[in-house]
Amino acid sequence: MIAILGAGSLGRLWAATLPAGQVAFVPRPGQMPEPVRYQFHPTEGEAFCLSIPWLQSGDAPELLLVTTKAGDTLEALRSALPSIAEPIPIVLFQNGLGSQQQVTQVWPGRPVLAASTTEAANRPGAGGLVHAGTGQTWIGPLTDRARQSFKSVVGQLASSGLKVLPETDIMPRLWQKLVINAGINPFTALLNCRNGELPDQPFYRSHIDGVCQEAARIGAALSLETRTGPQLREQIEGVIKTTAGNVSSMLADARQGRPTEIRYINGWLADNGARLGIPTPVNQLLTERVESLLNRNH
Ligand code: NAD
Ligand code: KPL
Repeated sequence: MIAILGAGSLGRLWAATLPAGQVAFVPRPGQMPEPVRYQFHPTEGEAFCLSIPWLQSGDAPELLLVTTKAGDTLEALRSALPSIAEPIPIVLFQNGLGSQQQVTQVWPGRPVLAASTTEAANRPGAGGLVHAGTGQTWIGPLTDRARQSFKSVVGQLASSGLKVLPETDIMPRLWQKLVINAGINPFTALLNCRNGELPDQPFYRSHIDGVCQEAARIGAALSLETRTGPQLREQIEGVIKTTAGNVSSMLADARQGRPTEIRYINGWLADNGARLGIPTPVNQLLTERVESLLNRNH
């Protein structure tokens, strides 16, 4: 059985696509809820209804997928891990960087893996889950103990029918996704616009080069990046074109008054810039402004 911690959009996508009867969601402490029922809308074909049980005491999952938001991950794992056996591989699906390192610092002896996925799922209403776009999921080890198991984890997740690939060195893939998110997500949240509207926005045009130059310097200092700022901008603008109609995940969170993942994206760049002595005024500005959106809404 595969246990999934985080019964949100991405968790429900895996639950819907992995073989029926082999998944269960991990409850919060003290939670004794009904099974999670929802209507799944695949990218192709008819929608269908699902009922996913919660993990029961005595269940012995062979794999744990963690699909909480980055800021919730540590706390969620602190509650869940006492009932998950030490050798069970843990796959972290969080966007950005920082939450993965928090987990490996607290549990260095566990087999911890990270996933970088371009699958897209959202919940337009409480009872539905839309698989909004197919992509690829790269899985790679973060701790030494995960090195032996990561190819079999890829095999288990590939039984979903989603495209799942092994990646020995996962950090560069997490980094590349972070750069794309850093150049799109905060601007969409601050300007309240879809991805495709960004290139016409004066605020985006006056700050995107700063985001990219700062990211290029930090990535180079960490041996994660060889591209220049203008090359990063070109890649970001390619993604803006292919996702033009998207409401970014950060804008969706901001619109709903939910905490965003800014701390793990532009905030991670700003923190690492401070640590490395690389100035990051633009990433700092974007982090502060996105954080103040939440404060303003509460
Ligand atoms: P989401 O908010 O829809 O789901 C997160 C779920 O975690 C929620 O149901 C929440 O109740 C649950 N949760 C929070 N704290 C918990 C706890 N202590 N115990 C148990 N459950 C807890 O978010 P999402 O869109 O599914 O994204 C999850 C992660 O995956 C994020 O880091 C996101 O950036 C990344 N991601 C999402 C997508 C996508 O298409 N949705 C794609 C790529 C990456
Ligand atoms: O990953 C995304 C997100 O919204 O978080 C992008 C690539 C920006 C697509 O919307």
